[in-house]
Amino acid sequence: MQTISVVDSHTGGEPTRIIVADGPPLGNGPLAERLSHFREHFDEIRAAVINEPRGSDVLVGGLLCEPHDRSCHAGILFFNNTGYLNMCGHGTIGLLVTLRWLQKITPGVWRIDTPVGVVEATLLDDHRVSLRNVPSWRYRKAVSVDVPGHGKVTGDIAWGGNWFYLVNDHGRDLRLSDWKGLTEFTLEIRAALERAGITGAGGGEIDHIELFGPGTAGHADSRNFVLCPGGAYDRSPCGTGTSAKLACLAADGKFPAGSVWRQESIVGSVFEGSWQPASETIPDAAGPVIIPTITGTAWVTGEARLILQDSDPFRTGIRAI
Ligand code: PYC
Repeated sequence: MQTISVVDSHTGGEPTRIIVADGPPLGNGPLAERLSHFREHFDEIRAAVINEPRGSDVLVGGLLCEPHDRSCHAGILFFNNTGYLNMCGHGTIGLLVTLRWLQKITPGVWRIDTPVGVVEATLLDDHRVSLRNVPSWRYRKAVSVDVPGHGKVTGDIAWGGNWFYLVNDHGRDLRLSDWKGLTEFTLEIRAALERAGITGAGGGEIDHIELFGPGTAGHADSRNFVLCPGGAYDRSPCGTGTSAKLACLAADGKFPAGSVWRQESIVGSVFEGSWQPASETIPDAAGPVIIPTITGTAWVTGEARLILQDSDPFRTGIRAI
């Protein structure tokens, strides 16, 4: 029998499950190497922690580990029902609130090692976290694709720690009651991008699709619907997705550095985002490279010891995908 200790939280409605003890042994190498090791040798642990009957498609997991970069306080590897994430904004906010719950950190600035670089996150109080994300940038503006049954859809491709296709002009109301329709539509967009061979820079898979509409009056600048890699929609406004959005706004000269963008999710939770110019240049970027700061809130929802018994036919979860 194997046991794995986890702490569950939600950030703006989107759940995160952090493995805080008894995770797989991945060594002390750089986080990107450890992620490959996780994928190649311990994928069953990912599946057991995330998938039913212990988890669900909506859950994002995080393996808390020792950092490789010694200037960092912690390392994190994110995963979901279909595989692994480079970075996760709502998950990092959940991580800090989890570390606070465990009394491992106090309010202040903490450096977190990830497979795509170091991020700095500030615990503002027991629930509120500001995340300084990885450099974010727009790769292509106004890329069109034919989506069967829906016609031509046009969007920008941008990096915010994951690859996003961001669509403003889609003719749909972003209502939670239509989550099934929005999920089907965005899955079709993603399949059409794949068929057309449209990717992020260096062939990076575009695994997140983001639709934007007007924010609820007086509440937010914009509302979004975000399709995640495993087919679930993000209940939060998506930290990496909001970073990609800020990169597009900056590239279009529509939103000045230092101002606060209020991004509302499909369930009505809000992240505040702002940006500063980054010092690095990226030759592929169609616009400035920015450093986004994303602020949101999270709450711990449970602590558990997951039990994986050898005789359990679903010891490693139900794999629907
Ligand atoms: O907040 O970056 C995010 C995220 C990615 C996938 C789900 N949430």
